[in-house]
Amino acid sequence: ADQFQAPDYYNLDDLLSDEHKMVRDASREWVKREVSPIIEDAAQKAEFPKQLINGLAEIGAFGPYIPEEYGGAGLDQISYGLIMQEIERGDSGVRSTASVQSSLVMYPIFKYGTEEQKQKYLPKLASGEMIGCFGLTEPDHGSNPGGMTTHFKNEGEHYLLNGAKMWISNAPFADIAVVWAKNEEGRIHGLIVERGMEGFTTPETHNKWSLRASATGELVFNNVKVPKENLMPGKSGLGAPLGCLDSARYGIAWGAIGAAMDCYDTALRYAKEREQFGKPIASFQLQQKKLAEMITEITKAQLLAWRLGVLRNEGRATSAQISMAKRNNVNMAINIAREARQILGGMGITGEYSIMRHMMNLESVITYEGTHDIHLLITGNDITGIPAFQ
Ligand code: TGC
Ligand code: FAD
Repeated sequence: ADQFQAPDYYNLDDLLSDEHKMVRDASREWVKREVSPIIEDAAQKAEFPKQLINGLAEIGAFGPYIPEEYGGAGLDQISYGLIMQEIERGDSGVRSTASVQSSLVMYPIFKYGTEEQKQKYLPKLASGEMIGCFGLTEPDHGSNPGGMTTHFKNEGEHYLLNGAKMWISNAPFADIAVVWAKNEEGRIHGLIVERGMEGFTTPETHNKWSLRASATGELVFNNVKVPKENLMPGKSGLGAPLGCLDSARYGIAWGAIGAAMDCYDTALRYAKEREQFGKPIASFQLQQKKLAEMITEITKAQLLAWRLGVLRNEGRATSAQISMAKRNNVNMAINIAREARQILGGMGITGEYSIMRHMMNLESVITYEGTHDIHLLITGNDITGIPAFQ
């Protein structure tokens, strides 16, 4: 991994500013130095490497586009994307922690929170002093979050919260949870629930074969008294959590490129060095086809992500455009991981190389933040005007 070369077949660097390249290179260096050497071990042990939290904060991965007055890095959307790409070159699970913290915790507080909430939480989230998680999915409501049953009622002094969330990244060790729940009228609102509130527990989900270096858990609310000042008043309805997903899905569209680049780069180097039948395996047409298709798909994905970043900087990207990029790029990456693993033969299944870990991780990435199917239906809805979700 330390010899990693980033493919740039279409000279996309020419489209980046000096700041973009500086941010990207700093993230790449950090991943090379701090993530790559320890990540395989963390994944094998199924442990989130908490020692990475300070470094993630330092490279600006916690709130890249949140303004500096709240502790964020104040960067644009392309820089945000490039940071996600570099982190996911290391591991999708580490990128998940950054995605959740930035786009699913800091973003809603920044967009929908009160000034007091922003002051209280954002600087600490940006510095990594506090870690957050995002509770939307429930055991019986994944693709259809609008059906959620977690609810709260007004008890005068506070809200009384009941229900459960499942598959929540960072839940087992998060200090705060941004929780989506229905009020007595059935309207969805976001509440900030803090660890330590009575009746709030976060059991860890074990036995994952994917995203093993990321901690996943449940959020269980048993008559939790949530102070009224913890409700985010800026937006309600399903559009509020879905607006956060737009931002996270955009980051994933870039992140997946990082995982794909690492698989491609590893497979290319291996194919040039490994000899069978007296020749490097890279000399066989079947292997060249795999490698040539990989670089073609990576290049297309890079263009999609870059253009989407420009549209987001201009405030013009639509949710459906984001869905297309998330779906395409994650699918691209998982296909590359599967092909790259074959190029390595038996070595491809070991932890000596990163490919199998990326491949397993991407099985979560293709499912979370809207499944591959759901994003296709979002595109279908956008082009026909006919929702086919139900
Ligand atoms: P629908 O009627 O289409 O929409 C309800 C309201 O929401 C608005 N809306 C959006 N607003 C902002 N951004 C978007 N992307 C939006 N999409 C829809 C919409 O305009 C409407 O507003 P209003 O004012 O008219 O009420 O809702 P639906 O119930 O038919 O659902 C549509 C569907 C299926 C596309 C949506 O539910 C969906 O995206 N489902 C997938 C669920 C999902 O992505 N869950 C992710 C959970 S978080 C996660 O996975 C984190 S992993 C993190 C990590 O580790 O990186
Ligand atoms: P389901 O919705 O039950 O879907 C099962 C299958 O049915 C899928 O193939 C799906 O595409 C298909 N399907 C569903 N509806 C339709 C339809 N209308 N038409 C056609 N096919 C359909 N959630 C959070 O809120 N916060 C988190 O931090 C978080 N982190 C996660 C981390 C991991 C490791 C994982 C695996 C998940 C995480 N999730 C999180 C949950 C994730 O968003 C959901 O798993 C995802 O939205 C899918 O929901 P589900 O698993 O219930 O699958």
